Amino acid sequence: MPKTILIGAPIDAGQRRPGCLMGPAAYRVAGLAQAIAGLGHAVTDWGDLACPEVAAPPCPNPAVHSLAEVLGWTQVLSGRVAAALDEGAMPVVLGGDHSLALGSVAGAATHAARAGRPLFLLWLDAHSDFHTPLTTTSGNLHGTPVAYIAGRAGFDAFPPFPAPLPADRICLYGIRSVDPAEHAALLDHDIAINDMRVLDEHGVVAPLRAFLEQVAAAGGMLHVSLDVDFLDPAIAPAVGTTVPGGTTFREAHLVMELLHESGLVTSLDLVELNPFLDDRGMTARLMVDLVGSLMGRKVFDRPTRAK
Ligand code: B3U
Ligand code: MN
Ligand code: MN
Repeated sequence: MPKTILIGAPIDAGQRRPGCLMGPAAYRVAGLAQAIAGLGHAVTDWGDLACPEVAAPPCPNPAVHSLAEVLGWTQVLSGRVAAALDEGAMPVVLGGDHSLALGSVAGAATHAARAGRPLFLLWLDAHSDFHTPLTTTSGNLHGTPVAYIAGRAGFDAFPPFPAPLPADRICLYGIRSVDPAEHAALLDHDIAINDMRVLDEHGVVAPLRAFLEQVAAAGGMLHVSLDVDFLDPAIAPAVGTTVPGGTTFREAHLVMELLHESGLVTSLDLVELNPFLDDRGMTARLMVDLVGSLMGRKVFDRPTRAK
């Protein structure tokens, strides 16, 4: 029986709009554990983690805020995600804003290095999150995890990322908002950038399949980081940074179904849900339904492709 471990990360220090720290509670109210258990998984809920008090060195960029808190979360999450993977389970991190991925992906990378397997990253997001603490103008550290994971300089306050991911193991998917400094840095890295222009032209399937084939060929582990703003704000309003033109209900479910079929996903983040901005729980419910598709829920339990 596949094992799933839920890890609550009530963090909202990575941005400025209060509310994300209610995310883990909203997922529990929306029935996340029951939905996953109903698909034949053994689900354990480790509850909400607490942020340890740590000191952070001063940051040369005065815009950066809440560095010590984000650093504390990075340390605790890295350890817990690695521990869940060591138990042979799939950790599902319930955010919390996207700065939690500084820790969750570090934990996945720690485990992957121990297991001797390459780690790949699928970043489902409106944003590229490729700032460093030195380039961010908002000072919001939720805009930085991909740069940390890729091993960019500027993260001196953080533990060195364990085995940074080469650019060709990172896939950005769904993006439609990139700041100038991120844009310039991305041009220097060979990261697969599936922005909405690419998805509009090729559809959601072909670019994702191409990446998944690469993961499979390498015998890799796959961390999926799902930002609520990957979805169109019309179907997922509960997020601080809405960007129009996101994926539709059907596209998002199809992405999740393809991920399930691949059998490659080993860890998952659910980030940026701000329940205070939700409309009668619709975003929390949609996220739970999407996790259901990723964990194997389907209409027919047999191949249904047109003949
Ligand atoms: N790139 C902008 C906006 C942003 C990034 N991630 C989110 N928003 N959610 C920034 O502040 O770094
Ligand atoms: Mn994000
Ligand atoms: Mn985003």
